Amino acid sequence: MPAMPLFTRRVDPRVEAEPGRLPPGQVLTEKWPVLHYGSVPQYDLDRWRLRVLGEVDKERVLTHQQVRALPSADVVCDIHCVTTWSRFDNRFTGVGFGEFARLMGMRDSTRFVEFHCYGGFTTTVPVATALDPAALLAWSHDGEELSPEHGHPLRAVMPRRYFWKSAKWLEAVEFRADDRLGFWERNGYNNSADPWLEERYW
Ligand SMILES: Nc1nc2c(c(=O)[nH]1)N[C@H]1C(S)=C(S)[C@@H](COP(=O)(O)O)O[C@H]1N2
Ligand SMILES: [Mo]
Repeated sequence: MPAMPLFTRRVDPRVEAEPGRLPPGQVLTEKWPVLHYGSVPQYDLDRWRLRVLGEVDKERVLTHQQVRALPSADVVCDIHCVTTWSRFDNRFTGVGFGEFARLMGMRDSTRFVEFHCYGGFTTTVPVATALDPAALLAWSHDGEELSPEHGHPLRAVMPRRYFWKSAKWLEAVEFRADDRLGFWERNGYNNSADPWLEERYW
């Protein structure tokens, strides 16, 4: 009898089909893990607000209804978490960030966008990252309203970066002229966070 191989290596056909799609050091997962610091908020949607601050023509406070009345768009993208899991083909629905910035009267002086979340969590991206055609403020995933764990009622989705830049439970969007390190960035994560360059930690 021929010797049986002790281990069989299974390579996901989607990874083999598109070399370069899965960033270095990442492993594909089917489930969508939940990851964050602190507790999950329980919002009363009638009281939840999104504040729009900084380098805009006029600062605003949007209700949940006003957010949901914004023009909606679908984006299919891959998620890459710094803890090495990736999930392909996530369909997020929300308002495209470029559209949002235009409607909010973003000023040319904007160089960075800072996301402020429940419990004081923040993260910041260069404006070019936020204006990527695939970046959005999302309220649903794969056709279903975001669950509380995944950021309901509104989260950022910044697909070209590690997923910690995709802030859950948004409470304010601040257009800024200067950068500001966020929660994970102050705790050792890389501020640029490009998965293809493996910019994981400082
Ligand atoms: N408000 C908030 N958003 C957050 C975080 C957090 O701690 N607080 N963690 C980030 C990290 S590290 C990851 S990997 C993703 C995880 O999102 P998920 O739980 O929907 O998979 O959320 C990001 N957004
Ligand atoms: Mo993460």
